[in-house]
Amino acid sequence: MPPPQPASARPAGKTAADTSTGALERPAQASVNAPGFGSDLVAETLRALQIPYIALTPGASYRGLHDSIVNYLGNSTPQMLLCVHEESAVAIAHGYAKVTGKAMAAAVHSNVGLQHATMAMFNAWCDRMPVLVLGATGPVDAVKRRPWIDWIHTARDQGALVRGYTKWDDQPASPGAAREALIRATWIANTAPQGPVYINLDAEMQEAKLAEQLPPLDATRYMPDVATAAPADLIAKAAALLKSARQAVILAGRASRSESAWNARVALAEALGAGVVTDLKIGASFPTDHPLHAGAPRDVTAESVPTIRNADMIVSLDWVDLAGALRALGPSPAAKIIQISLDHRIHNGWSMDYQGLPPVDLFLSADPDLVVPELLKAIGGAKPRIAPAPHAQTSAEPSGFTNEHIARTLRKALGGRAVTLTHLPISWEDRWWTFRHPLDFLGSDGGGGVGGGPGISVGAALALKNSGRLPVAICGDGDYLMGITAVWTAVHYKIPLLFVIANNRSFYNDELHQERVARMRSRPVENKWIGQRMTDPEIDLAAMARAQGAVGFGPVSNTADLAAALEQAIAAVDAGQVAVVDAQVEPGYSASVTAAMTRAKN
Ligand SMILES: Cc1ncc(C[n+]2csc(CCOP(=O)(O)OP(=O)(O)O)c2C)c(N)n1
Ligand SMILES: [Mg+2]
Repeated sequence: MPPPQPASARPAGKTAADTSTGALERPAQASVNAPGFGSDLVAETLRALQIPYIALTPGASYRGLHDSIVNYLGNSTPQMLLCVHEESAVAIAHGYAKVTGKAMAAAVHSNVGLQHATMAMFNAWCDRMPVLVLGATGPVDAVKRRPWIDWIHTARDQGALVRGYTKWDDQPASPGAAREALIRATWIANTAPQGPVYINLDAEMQEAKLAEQLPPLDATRYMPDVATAAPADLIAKAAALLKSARQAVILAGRASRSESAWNARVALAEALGAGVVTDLKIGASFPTDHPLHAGAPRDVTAESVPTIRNADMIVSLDWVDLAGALRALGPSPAAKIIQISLDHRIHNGWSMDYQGLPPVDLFLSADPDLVVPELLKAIGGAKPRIAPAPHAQTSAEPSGFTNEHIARTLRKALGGRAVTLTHLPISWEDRWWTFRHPLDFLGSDGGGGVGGGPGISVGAALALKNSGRLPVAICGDGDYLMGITAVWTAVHYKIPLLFVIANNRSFYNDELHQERVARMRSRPVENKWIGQRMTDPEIDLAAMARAQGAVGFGPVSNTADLAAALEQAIAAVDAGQVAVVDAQVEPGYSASVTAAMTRAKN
């Protein structure tokens, strides 16, 4: 008799299709016996923590844990999501956290797997997103090591690889210590300011028989909620400052995806009549068609600059780079600055992602989502709602075929349906899309690590599955190609997602830099494409999608063809598929984006 096949390997059409991710890769005989090995206890703890998924690329260093998840837990809570590259595994967990605000797990092989994972961990760190990264090592006890391979895959201090951009790491020496480490790690990761954590599991500890059963433990008692509100006297001080302001401006920075927090931000802005500046580095934080919205300042637009320069009060709700914004936007030196942030709590000496030190007149070391409703109460509540402006439409159809054409054509193809933009290319301009809900846009990769877009988008799409929202990832071709195998994971686990690739066949951002250097040195600008363009041959991006089981469209290089491809692609995603549309745009950015990226004058 042939062995039973996992559900995903059954020929299509033989059974009613169950498209839920949880129905896939069911183990033959999921056992429900008592934990027998160290790694069983680790697995059991992941379940106690309600970790839904563990994205992984396998490795012998955690074969014990792998077995425990499959054969002890029956591959659910957590369910494995196989990834072709560790960078995707962590990026998927990062994207999942961007939607849910909670950590899922990623598992990576001893040192080499972690080395692959590092950029994605750095992205999650800079984005302040929680991820529980599990790694492995050893055996730490040298006499237990197999020759060669166990030696090269053991390091004295593996956590040192990622300590500069994780909130905490540990290498527990026993199953009991591992249980505690996992609980502490998850608690720390999910506590604001959030971030990735790393737990390194000794291979020997995982594989050894449990010497004794540990007493049961209620994990929730060890992870108390940490709600960091501001004390009443500081709320009162801030409210008094705000009431005395002639013109306040809110820099709406890092925020949760909570709808009520969003509504409170809107109410506060309306009560103050404050202009609100947003930031494409982070998820949507304010309705961009609201009359008080004053743009996103990367492109130092005519809109946001006067708003800030006229202000006598600036309120930063955990703005990513307050010092940088103040320097670039040049408010009046007399303007008072209120900073509401917890970010200083995780600044360290390795990474300078803490940005410049801003001048601050009143500092509230608190979670802005908790402070805003209190401020609103203290200043006397909200005025009647201000009606949003009609959908922001940019002026006349631009010439050529550019990222702006992608935005326009996609908007038309999607009509009024609920969409989450899971990723945008670096040259995207905020005025091309309207955000009206915290899930309309999830922000950037965080750390500027190109290649994060596809994995983050797959993780976000996983979290959005069955939510009624269509996940749309718009990625640069460089970004897509660096993270391309995340597409396979989405296809394999039936995670519907639309990719549109802004394919300028170049690492174009860096062409701009070569152009800038050439100008500064009076050298030939026309050579800027060398070492940047991915042509001759052009890479067939749609074929690379099809090779992994996705549906691929294009290349298309005009609006009509793009519209036709999008119509089919959206229908495919509605039918549960992953679709990739290759839009061959012209290389080139707008003047304001170019200036912002190259430190050149506009
Ligand atoms: C891992 C990594 N490598 C290199 C860079 C430098 N870099 C910044 S943007 C960029 C180009 C990205 O290309 P693409 O996604 O196609 O976007 P485009 O610049 O063409 O708009 C590169 C190489 C980076 N930020 N991250
Ligand atoms: Mg490109």
